[in-house]
Amino acid sequence: MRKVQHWVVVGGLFFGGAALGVGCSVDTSDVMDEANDVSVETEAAPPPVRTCATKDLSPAEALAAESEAESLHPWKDGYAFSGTVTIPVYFHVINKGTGISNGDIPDSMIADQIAVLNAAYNGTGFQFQLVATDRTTNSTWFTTCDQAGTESSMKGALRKGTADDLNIYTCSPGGGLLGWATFPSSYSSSPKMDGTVLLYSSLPGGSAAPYNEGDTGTHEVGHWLGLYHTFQGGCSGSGDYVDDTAAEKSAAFGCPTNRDSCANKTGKDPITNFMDYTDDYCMNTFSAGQATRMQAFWDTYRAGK
Ligand SMILES: [Ca+2]
Ligand SMILES: [Ca+2]
Ligand SMILES: [Ca+2]
Ligand SMILES: [Zn+2]
Repeated sequence: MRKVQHWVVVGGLFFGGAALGVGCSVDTSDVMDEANDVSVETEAAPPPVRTCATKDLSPAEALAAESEAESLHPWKDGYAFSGTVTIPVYFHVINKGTGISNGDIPDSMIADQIAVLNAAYNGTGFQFQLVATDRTTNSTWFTTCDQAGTESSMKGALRKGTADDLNIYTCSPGGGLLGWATFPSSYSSSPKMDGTVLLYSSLPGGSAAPYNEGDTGTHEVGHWLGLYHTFQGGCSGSGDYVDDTAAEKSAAFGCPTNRDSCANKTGKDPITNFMDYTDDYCMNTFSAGQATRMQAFWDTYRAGK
């Protein structure tokens, strides 16, 4: 099976998992099938397929986080969460000049992103409130925010608050990446790196169609609150550690209704789930189990910390 990293030809086809040595496991045979259906532009910009560069925890880290949350805040059979938490949001706009095409997105797009988050998380126990927006003009940061050195510099200079504050950075990472996030259990060892990074044009009304309705933000904040991809682990094992999301062999792209990639496991693929890789118009759901998982991970790793 051929690994596809030639992003010049297809305007950004790139797999974070392969090229960055990080986690989002993607079955490339499926990606090729789906990618062939995507009309390709020669211009830069819209990623042809969703690519999230959230780094998987190591198996040991993942097991430790699972058992810590389950022992401090057991959630598998439901969870008693106290009301709705409103999470303060610090927005950091990195740009290379004025105007949307240089990444200097207007306040209205940020407000719309917060509104998309609040609609998506309605009923999960979480809401979001913008506290402050800062703007930094730095073309190196803007174009290389996915590189470790830049990410450290950028976050080191700009991050605000503690474990229960959401920091969102927008920039233009290379290789068609839409975004990435850090997990709750990573905060204590790397507090400055905590947060989510989004392709600026993925915000509502941006140019990254079909990923321009703000659900890259929804998806990355899901990781920040402790969720894994619905296709994590494929058809076997613990998958995403959430019982009411059907197992899925690999990421789904577009909106493949009735896909059932784990025929031996109950249920069709959760293609409308925010933690899959489908188009923004297609993803609209967190499951009840995902909500309780986020609540328990919040109480374990973020609340009051
Ligand atoms: Ca599951
Ligand atoms: Ca199935
Ligand atoms: Ca949606
Ligand atoms: Zn992801």
